[in-house]
Amino acid sequence: MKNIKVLGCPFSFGQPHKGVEKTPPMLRELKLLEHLNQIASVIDLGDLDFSLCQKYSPFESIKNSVQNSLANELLSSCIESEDLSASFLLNLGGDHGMGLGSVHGLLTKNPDTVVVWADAHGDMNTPECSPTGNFHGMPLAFLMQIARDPILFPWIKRTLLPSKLIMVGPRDLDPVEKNIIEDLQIVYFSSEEMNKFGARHLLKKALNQVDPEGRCPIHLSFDVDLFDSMDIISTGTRVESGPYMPEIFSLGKILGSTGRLRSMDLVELNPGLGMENEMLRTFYLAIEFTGFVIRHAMGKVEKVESADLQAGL
Ligand SMILES: [Mn+2]
Repeated sequence: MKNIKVLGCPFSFGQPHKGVEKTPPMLRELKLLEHLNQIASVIDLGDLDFSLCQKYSPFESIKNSVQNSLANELLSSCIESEDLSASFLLNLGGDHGMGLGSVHGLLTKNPDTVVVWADAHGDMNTPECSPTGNFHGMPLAFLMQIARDPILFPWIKRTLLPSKLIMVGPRDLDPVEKNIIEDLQIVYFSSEEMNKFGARHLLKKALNQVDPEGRCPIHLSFDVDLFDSMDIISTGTRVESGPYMPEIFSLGKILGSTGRLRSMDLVELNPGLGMENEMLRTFYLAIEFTGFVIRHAMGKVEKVESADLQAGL
């Protein structure tokens, strides 16, 4: 990988909080791209324009259903048509509803892609079982085709095999999601286990289970609500009892060090939530973590030693 391609996805249809669509410009203002440019040359693909998706009226079981479908189709086709052979792809959300388009686009390029879904939640509710109707709680259900709606989502062609998915840090699962994880034998480890046994050990074991030969490209779909609610303020659905900070950095380090991490979503930052100092602290943590992961993924390890020390690794 020679460069980092950054794609802004101001996607907010998957949840009710205003502001999440302002994250890509805010990350640019806070110099994320300059930060990444110290690792490798950055190609800014700009922000996708979802304004055309705005004008449709919703169905019942999914809020903003048509918007969620159209915006994800746009994102998926954008990724599909982008040459990523020499690039690390960073998608800047937006809410996690965009994980559908992001992973779908990557699966179209390479159906063997392993997906690491780092999140406090399961994000695999079906529309019928969703307690809220918010689409950001459903992308994995559509990706695994547990939920199907060929009329609303006619463009979904690829399926994420449950055997290619690793769930990291779920601690707020709905009953249906617990059943799905159990029935489909999805590999996962909780934040409690991360704190007890260490992310390094758990992730290596999980990667071994989903890709024993170590050949598949890896995509990290990183929801910032993985962080403990005390560590991160400006996100819509904070959950307590998260993994300790060094365990999250350790996760990023191990993933990057595989040499197979090729892409990442950074989602659910919301500059509209929290006081300004809390918002800045949240965003700078996200920028630091993202840079840390990509440095390892691109093999620029000599530059991370001080960051490693800070993270207690
Ligand atoms: Mn999520």
